Amino acid sequence: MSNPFAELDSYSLGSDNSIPSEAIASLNTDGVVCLRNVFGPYWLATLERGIESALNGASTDLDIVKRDTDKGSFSFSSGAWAQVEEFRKVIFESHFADIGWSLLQSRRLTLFYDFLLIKQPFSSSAATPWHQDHSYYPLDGVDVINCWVALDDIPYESALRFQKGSHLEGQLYRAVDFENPNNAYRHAREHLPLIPGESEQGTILTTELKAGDMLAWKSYTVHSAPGNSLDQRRAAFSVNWLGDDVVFNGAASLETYRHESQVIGQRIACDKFPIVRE
Ligand SMILES: O=C(O)CCC(=O)C(=O)O
Repeated sequence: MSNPFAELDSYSLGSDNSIPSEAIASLNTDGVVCLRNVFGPYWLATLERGIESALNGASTDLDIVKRDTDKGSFSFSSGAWAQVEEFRKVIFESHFADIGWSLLQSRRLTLFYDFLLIKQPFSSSAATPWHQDHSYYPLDGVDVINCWVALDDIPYESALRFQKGSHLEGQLYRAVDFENPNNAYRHAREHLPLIPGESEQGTILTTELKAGDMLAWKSYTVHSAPGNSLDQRRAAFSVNWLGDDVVFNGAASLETYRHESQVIGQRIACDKFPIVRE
């Protein structure tokens, strides 16, 4: 399949894993950027061992969804780093945090949460609806990025799609229910506008990926992904990082995104959300 949308900007890291300044410029302008070949066989194998452990009970926040219309299931786990040693190793010992830190250009980098997502072969209904990550978070500030690593080769058919520049106006949209976008999300902020329909979205960016490539996007960037109708697994491991301007705002949210110690208007760093670079 050729790209049905516009091609997203892609860059390679320097030999010292540095990020080209053009990649940071693309992220700031488009709201998303692709970094090629960020993780090689060693870190990908570590993540695979982590997946095995997460799926075999280590992750306490794991959902496995199998719809009657699909042959394959859809699994996702949030915030498992404290329980899964291999995820911890990747987050704290690889160059992952350095990439997040460079992209955010922040003085301080805080780990928000990790997210594992596996769309097994023939899980066509496991589509990710158009949404904005930030509308699920009890956070003010714009220094939030999602660094999402492909664990399999991902062709255009099942690749993520982004609304180019949708982060720029700083408009927060109403959170969407992932299980059924026609239902109201339980923590939705009803005063916020609905995500624009596809016909109003302007340029859509996408790219195909090899295992080890990374997509990084801003938490205000509107994006979606199709289900997996192919005969190959489509898995990803992502980490959401916070930079300098992020503070807790007290909005209702899932437990994953909050901690009892948080105070409105203050930074959220604590044992659950540790500072990893400063
Ligand atoms: O990979 C996907 O299908 C969706 C990922 C996503 O939208 C997210 O992590 O916010």
